[in-house]
Order: sequence, then structure tokens, then C-alpha cells
Amino acid sequence: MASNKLFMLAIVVVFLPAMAAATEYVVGDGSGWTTGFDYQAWAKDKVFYLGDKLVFRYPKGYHNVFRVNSTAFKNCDIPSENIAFTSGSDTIVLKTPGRKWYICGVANHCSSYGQKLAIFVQYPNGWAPAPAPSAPLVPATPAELWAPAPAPWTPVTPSVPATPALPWAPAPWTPVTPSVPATPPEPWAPTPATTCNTS
Ligand SMILES: [Cu+2]
Repeated sequence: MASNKLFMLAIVVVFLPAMAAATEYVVGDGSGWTTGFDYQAWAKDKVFYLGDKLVFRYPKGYHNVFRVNSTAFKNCDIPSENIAFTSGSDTIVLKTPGRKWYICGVANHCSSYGQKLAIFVQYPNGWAPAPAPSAPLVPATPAELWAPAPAPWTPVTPSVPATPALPWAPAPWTPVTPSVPATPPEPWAPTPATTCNTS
């Protein structure tokens, strides 16, 4: 029963960030989408995830919203009017990761009054660990390759306990090989790992 609870807790912990990530941001908060507002400062301390929403609020007809590329954002190039959001409460769902740019296309609101917003959309926390498990698997392979190496030494060392000629050789090796087979691969692990990466 306890393990079931732990399992459920693990599921919640893993998926909660992804679910909680669906945040709705009113651009400019109480100021809304307007002229003379520093939208870069507004966005600076926020982290936008896939599935989040941007809501542009403004008096209908006074402003609009264009999704543009970086060049149009920089130069305040206004695209053709028919692709503008004009409802006065425009919700844009962030469906793709990466950098996104939005500008107002009314008069010179973008060029003269800074009515422009650039954000970066990233994957939710819950999705990030996906590529991680592949990394620990790589060092495991060289350890396996090195495991057979100490094996041939084990029968040799106990068979020659009476040999005083090599007191230094068997003494350290006999206890090391059977009891701690994982120890020798560790210092060697980085070497095969780098060769794997380069190849
Ligand atoms: Cu405007």
C-alpha cells in the first residue's frame, strides 16, 4: 500500500510541472497591450512554456497584434492587415518552442512607442528529463567490457599463496579483484566514454 502511494506521488511529482505549466499571461498585466510600456522588462522574469497562453488586451481598434519574425520585430515592419489579431482580447497559445515576436501594427506604435514583445518558449519541466536517461547508459557499457578482465586473475592469485617471490603482486590484487570488481572500471570509464563520443 505504501509503495502504491509512493508510486502515485512519483506520478504527481513528474507530471505536475507539465500540468501547472499551462499559464495564461495577460501581456503587460494591468496595463494591457499599449504604447509606452516596457514589454521586455515585463517578459524578462517570466518563463514561457509550451501550452502557455498570451492574452493581448486593448481597446478594440486602438491597437492590434501581429506575430512577426525577428527582422520585422527589429525594424517594426508591419505585415499585411489581414493576418492581424484585432479582437481587443487576443489569446495566442504558445504551440511551438523557441523565440516569438509580437508587434502592434497601428501607426508607429511599434517603432516610436515600443509596443513590441519578444519571448522565448521552452518545453515544460516534465518533458526535459526525457533525453537524460540515455546519458547514464553510456558509461555502463565500458564497465561491462572491463568486468571480464579481472576474472582471469582470480584463479591465479589463490593458487600461488605460498610464493614469497612476488609478495607485492598478489597481496594487493587478491582482495581487490573478487570483492570490488567495480573499482578498476571507474578510472578507466572516462577513456572509453570519450572515444564513444568522438566516434
Ligand atoms: Cu498599438
